[in-house]
Amino acid sequence: MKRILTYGTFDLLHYGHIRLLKRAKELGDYLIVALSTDEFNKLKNKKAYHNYETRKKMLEAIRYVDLVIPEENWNQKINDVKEYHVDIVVMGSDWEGNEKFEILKPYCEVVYLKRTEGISTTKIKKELGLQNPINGVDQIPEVK
Ligand code: C2G
Repeated sequence: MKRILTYGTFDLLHYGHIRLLKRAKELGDYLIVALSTDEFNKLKNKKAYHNYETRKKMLEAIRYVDLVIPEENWNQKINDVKEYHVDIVVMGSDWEGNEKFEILKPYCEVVYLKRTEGISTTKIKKELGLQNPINGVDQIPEVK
């Protein structure tokens, strides 16, 4: 039983997240997602649209996800790997080479999967936000 662990906020769930989770699961048999709590998101300077409980429920509904645990701080990863007997930690390539994950290499395999281009929670928020009409005028940026 190969056990996989990944971390993230997973706000406004989109196909970039789903593709990451699908490919992570394909590397083993059991996928654990350590989901950033609302308090930890503050440390990450992220304000999630959905709160932790909602983001947790959405992740639990995904066929690739077997368990969701809270990510409460930057320093829990080594303990998570030991406590959950993790074989591989998987992250998107935007984290490639980051010390927060490189330090896990003595304890488990660390795999970075190519980030899905063209989609992000920030992009969704920005574009939806711009579509709120101001004085009745849609603020959609003209296509250059
Ligand atoms: N992701 C991706 N493609 C995208 C967007 C995100 O592959 N277009 C991946 C990210 O690389 C990450 C995961 O999906 O592995 C979750 O993305 P976020 O919720 O943005 O995670 P992040 O805020 O980077 O949290 O301790 C680590 C942090 O908690 C990671």
